[in-house]
Amino acid sequence: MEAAKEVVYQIYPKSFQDTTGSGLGDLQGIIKHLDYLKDLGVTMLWLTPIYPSPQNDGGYDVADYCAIDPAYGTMEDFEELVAEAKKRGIGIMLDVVFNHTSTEHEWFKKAMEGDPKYKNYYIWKKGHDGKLPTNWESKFGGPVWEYVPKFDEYYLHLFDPTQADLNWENPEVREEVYKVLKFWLDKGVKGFRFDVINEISKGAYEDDFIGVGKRFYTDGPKVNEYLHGIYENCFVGQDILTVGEMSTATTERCAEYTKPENEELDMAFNFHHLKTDYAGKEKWTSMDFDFQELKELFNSWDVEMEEKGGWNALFWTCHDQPRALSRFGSDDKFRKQAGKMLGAVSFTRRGTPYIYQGEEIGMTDPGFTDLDQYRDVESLNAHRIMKEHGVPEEKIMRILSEKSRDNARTPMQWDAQGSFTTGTPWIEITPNQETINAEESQADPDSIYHYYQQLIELKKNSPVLQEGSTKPLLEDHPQIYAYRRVLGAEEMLMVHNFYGTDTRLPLEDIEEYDIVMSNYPDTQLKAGMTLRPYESLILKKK
Ligand code: TEU
Repeated sequence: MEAAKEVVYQIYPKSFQDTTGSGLGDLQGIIKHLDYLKDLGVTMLWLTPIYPSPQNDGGYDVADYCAIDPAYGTMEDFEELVAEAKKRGIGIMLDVVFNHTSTEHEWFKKAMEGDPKYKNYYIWKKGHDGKLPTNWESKFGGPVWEYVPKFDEYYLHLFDPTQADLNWENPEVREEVYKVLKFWLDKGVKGFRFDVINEISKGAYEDDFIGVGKRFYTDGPKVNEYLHGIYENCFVGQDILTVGEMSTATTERCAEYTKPENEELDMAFNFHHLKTDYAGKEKWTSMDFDFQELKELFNSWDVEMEEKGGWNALFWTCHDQPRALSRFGSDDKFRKQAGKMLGAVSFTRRGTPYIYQGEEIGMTDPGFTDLDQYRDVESLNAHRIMKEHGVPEEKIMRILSEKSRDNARTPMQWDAQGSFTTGTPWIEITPNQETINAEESQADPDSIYHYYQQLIELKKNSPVLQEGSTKPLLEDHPQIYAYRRVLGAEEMLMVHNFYGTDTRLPLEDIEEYDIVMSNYPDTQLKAGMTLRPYESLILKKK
């Protein structure tokens, strides 16, 4: 599949559409909205995990890789989804979580019974001198080691204790992974999103005295070999799309993972831009985003990934991140302008754009104020840890409301009546559904939804936006992000005001361009012109 021509829409099935009244979304709910997604223009749907799971981590704790969790429906529902999506020119991309399994997985249960075959599917170490095998910290807080008295050994879990890391050194594990991928390919799946895939190859098991252990397992020694193994065994001759989640990887590493000649993945997500509001690089802090840093990251990633032959997955938010509008835009007065501006950024940079459900209608963070409103294991742990460190409750609640993963996990706002479910939603609906919803967005010709439709159409039909080189502009400007995309004689110019105040656009040659899209109805291109709040221009050289 040609990554440059695809537009991916991410669905968090639990919060998309419930058809049974259970309060949880399901596969029939996705089928119900396929026409909506086709009208929007997307080509691929990435579903976060729908496999049987105890749901300790929203389904990223998989108990069976080749089945559907009954809460979401049946395998027949899944097959129907694949077929119905295909009729509409849309592929299904599954989320595959191969760094770890749930401790409810049959393999782990057999390991716990002492079966040596399955014990070797996981990573076990002895403690030493009464201490844990290493001092690494889990991503959700606490140590990465869980003690099992009957073996007098610890198993590794980079995430929750119920998510045990798989031992990729064991060729049988790799064979199991190939089997799973082939199983889904046979069902007609058209893409895979590989969860935390650059963490599967662990290096040395040593204490970390300068960090929390990440450097010993991130981009480890054999990741490229393992990814190439997957490609060779499963993907040769397949017309599919693959993306790896590479949270902290560099441009060098991401290019290695995604260069076509390396035969690993089609593209990679990186999360550097989503740490520009982390004070001291710590997530559980409260800070406005650093615009200069954000811009530098976008510019360097776009330029360097091209130079190094790699391909980027472009996104503002996902099920692990707060809503971009609340974080980088404006979720009140200039919501429409900011929503369109952020969309324009995703669709005009070099890479494949991803839309997270609800982004296309300008959904915002829910503004939870009470701990009872949160569901996510990471948020609940973070609350406990901040409390232990003496952070005042009020501050903790502010930080959670800005950083919690639950911000993106509230139900899709289909209409003013909350038709996500007829039952009680598993997590509260954001209280602005009366004004922010898909029905309203579809009815309003000037909505963010319609702007996204146009952006998708533009991207699909514009070789320069797909393949063109990026030339950063106005790099030090305190509120404008601007760049050209160039392909042969074709040139486009993008200009985005990231703030809610006017600013002069210092581009004297602006009259040499025509407007392709703009988020204000009456823009006049003039040297010395003013950009209005969140004004965003997509221009083409005459
Ligand atoms: O996330 C990987 C990951 O490390 C983060 O994005 C994580 O959410 C972050 O560290 C929290 O601060 C992936 C999935 O997207 C996430 O939902 C899972 O919880 C995680 O892997 C484990 O499978």
